[in-house]
Amino acid sequence: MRRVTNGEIAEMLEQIVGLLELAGEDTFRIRSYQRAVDTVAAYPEELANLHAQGKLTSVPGIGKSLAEKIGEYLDDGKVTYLDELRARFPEGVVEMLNIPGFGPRSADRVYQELGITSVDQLEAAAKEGRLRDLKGFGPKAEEKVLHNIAQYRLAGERALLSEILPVADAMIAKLEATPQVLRCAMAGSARRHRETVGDLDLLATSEEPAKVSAAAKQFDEFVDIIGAGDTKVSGHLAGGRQVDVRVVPPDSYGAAMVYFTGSQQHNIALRSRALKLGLTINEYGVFRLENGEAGEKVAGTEEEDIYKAVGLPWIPPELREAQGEIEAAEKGMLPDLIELTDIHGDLQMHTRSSDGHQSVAQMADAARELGYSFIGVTDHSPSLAVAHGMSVDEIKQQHDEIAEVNTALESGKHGFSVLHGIEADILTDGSLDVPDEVYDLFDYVIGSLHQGFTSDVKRMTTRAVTAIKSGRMDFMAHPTGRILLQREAYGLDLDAVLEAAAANDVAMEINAFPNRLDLSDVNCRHARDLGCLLTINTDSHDVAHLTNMQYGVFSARRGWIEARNVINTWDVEQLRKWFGKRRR
Ligand code: DGT
Ligand code: CA
Ligand code: CA
Ligand code: ZN
Repeated sequence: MRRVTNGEIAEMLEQIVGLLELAGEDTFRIRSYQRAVDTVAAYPEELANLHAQGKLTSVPGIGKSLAEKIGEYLDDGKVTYLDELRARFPEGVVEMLNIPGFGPRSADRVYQELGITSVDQLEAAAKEGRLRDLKGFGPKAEEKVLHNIAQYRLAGERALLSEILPVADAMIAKLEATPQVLRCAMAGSARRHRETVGDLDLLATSEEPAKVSAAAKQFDEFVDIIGAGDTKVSGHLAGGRQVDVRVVPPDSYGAAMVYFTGSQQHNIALRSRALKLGLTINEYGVFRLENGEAGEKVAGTEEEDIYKAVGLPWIPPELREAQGEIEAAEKGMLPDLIELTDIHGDLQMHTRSSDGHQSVAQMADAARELGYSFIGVTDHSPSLAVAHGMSVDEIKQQHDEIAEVNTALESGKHGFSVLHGIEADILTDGSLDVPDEVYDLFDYVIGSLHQGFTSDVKRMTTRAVTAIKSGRMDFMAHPTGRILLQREAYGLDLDAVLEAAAANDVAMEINAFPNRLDLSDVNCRHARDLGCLLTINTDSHDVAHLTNMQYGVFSARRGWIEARNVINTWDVEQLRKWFGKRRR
């Protein structure tokens, strides 16, 4: 059996919460389920393991009845209670609960008062202005509903790369363990490390493809099979995402990798280049064109051979988007892309002093295990009350805490230092929320737009540019504020912001949190072209988040970024110098 994660259990409980609310059940029961959702989502141990030992009730807040439901879910993949709750409402009403920002109260209201029983009907009603007369709605709310329905549909079509990579790894491991498989790998957008993935493409080579397909069909990751032939198996994962497993002959591995890695536009460009050389490329190899048909095979086994056959060096998958990579490869001008091992430290993270989960020492220990030589601790500034922004006293205490950790580490001697930074709100007038009396305590200041948003692009831009020009800010965190599949970037003239940053030697962040990736790949490349320095940070709120660094590096690579463009590839002395010149 595939192991059910705590995240999936929390999602199941969350569905119960939504349905209980929809049913107008008593708040006491709803709250106890809501608490269970929070507990399970953050629980450090796998509930599946605890269940196997009959110890589910040892989890705080999980009583006998909840343990039974979780147990049923773990054993049978379904929960009778949840099914019964669902059966009390039309399917479409239950589905509406998945629309972001559209809670059970709204669903209940449009169902009871307008008889709306599907997302499509809700969309039509919003478009026709029929929601605005309901209590709690208005013309603005209608617009929001339409926007959120669009977001909901988009989220249905694509998944975050971070949701797909672990599944891909698990399935690759199973292919590797299949006796008839010779080589296997991930292809498609996941291999190109796109920030979201439509479906997952896997590739294997074998002399006995039918046996490999038969084995793949049985993988636990598949909840159903869409189609299975001798050379291809397609099916769905639990979340509805599709996976295509293709099996090709060993001497076609390279050609199939190029073909199925894509992007389609990159493939088209390669093929037209091949034609000019009297060659044709398909997923089996590169062939000489003889009387308009594929003749002698000149390459197929290795990706390098495919590119070589058309007179090019191998092109890293992240660049294969038909954005000038073929021209650059031709001229020997491909960028020397940054790698995870180039990163020497992480410059944005939170501790218990604001909304993080651990202490400075714990973050430092975890970062040392990743092989870093420094971190910067950057809790929230006073005005960000929702995230427990620090008071002046707390800032002073944190300064002492960091000094102690550095002393304990004999900073420098063991090659590890903790810097003291702050994630300061950029206030509405463009000033930074760092109290004067503690300003000198910080090694560096990050500026963030967190609140007081307006739709006035000019005002938002002026606010960011003022902060950049203030000489008090070292880099800007998650510059556009977008949340993948959920929230668009706030209106900001990014060109103006990037130009100001370049002119004032202020860096721009690539926030590596997998649902942010902000700056995006496209914006990274733009920033680089404008001469901006970058910094890739995890914005960790927990030691477990520190490994998200890879996602930021993926985006940077897709943005043609080299190590020399990124300040946290420097050593701590160089960084201190760079921060320091702003402080004199
Ligand atoms: P996705 O799944 O939407 O995130 O994006 P991809 O790039 O993984 O696209 P997908 O899964 O449809 O196909 C995987 C690769 O296979 C794609 O990147 C290029 C190749 N491919 C698929 N269909 C075609 C096609 O009609 N023509 C060409 N030249 N290549 C194709
Ligand atoms: Ca795909
Ligand atoms: Ca596919
Ligand atoms: Zn933040």
